[in-house]
Amino acid sequence: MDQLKKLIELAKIDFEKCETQTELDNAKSKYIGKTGPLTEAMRGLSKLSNEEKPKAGAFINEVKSSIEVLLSNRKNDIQKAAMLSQLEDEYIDVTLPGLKQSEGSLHPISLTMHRIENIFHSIGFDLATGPEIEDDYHNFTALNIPEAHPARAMHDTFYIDKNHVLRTHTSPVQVRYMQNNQPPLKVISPGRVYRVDSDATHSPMFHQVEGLWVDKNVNFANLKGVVQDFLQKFFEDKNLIIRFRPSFFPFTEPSAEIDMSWNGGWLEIGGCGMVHPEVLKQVNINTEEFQGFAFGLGVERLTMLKYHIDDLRPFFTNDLRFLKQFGGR
Ligand code: 2U9
Repeated sequence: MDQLKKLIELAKIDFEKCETQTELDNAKSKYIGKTGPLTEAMRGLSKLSNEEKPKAGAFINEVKSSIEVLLSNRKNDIQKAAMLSQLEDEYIDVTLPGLKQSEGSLHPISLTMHRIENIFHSIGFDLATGPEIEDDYHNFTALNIPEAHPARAMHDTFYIDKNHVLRTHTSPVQVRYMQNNQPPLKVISPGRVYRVDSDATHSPMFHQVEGLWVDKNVNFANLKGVVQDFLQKFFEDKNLIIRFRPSFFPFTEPSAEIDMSWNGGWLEIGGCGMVHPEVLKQVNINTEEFQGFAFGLGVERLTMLKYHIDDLRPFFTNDLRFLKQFGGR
């Protein structure tokens, strides 16, 4: 009986050493397996007298159930430890900062284009776009630029073939617009244009926005009002004033250069005029009934003034340190 009692102590020590369920199963068979000491003791009961048998049998059963309790306690401990270790392995710190994603931003020229489009939209202008490769007719002839005009010469124009060019202005967009829509018309055409010219102040590709208003009674005063309103809104300066200097363009008559007040002086910002009757005739608009005005503004120029940039080149060299400063989206 003493020996059996000791088994409980031994089992306890053995079970404590077990770290896994397999180890515990192996340890279990040492005590309550078919060949274990308790089974042996049960068999030995036959050697005892009839009075001793029930007492000894009950005692063996008590020892057995004590060991079973130890076993089940240890089993719980092992399962709990396994669970804790799994939780630890799979731990995710949800408070860690996320992986940084670098965000793009709009090019300053795009920002200016969007500003220009929004302002003209707010004063009732439609928006038109068109091809950057144009035919001779839409880029020149329809705009009253005759065959021998210097603007047609190779030194100004990128020729694709004898009859096609990279558009030198966005005016052909408005020619197409007038071909496809009936007056009254009120439209701007922003976009890329190309000229054979490259130095610190000229890029072979640059951006323009042109405006056109054709109606029964539009006049030069309306032109001045629209341009001044636009520039005051664009530069967020209600005191900005503009000045017209007589000039010449084949497609407008009379024509003027637009200057605006800047740092106590005047700065040239674009050109404009009343649409030449010849241009209206080219698109079958009755010049007895309708007249129009048009203007053109350089987008790079507007952007440089707006953001106080004194060099044209960083717009085209893809230096992110420059481009990121404008942060627009
Ligand atoms: C049509 C008829 C006439 C648009 C005009 C200018 C004068 C002009 C320059 C501004 C700066 C080009 O980008 S720039 O270098 N533009 O001076 N543009 S009148 O006249 C038109 C347009 C369309 C059908």
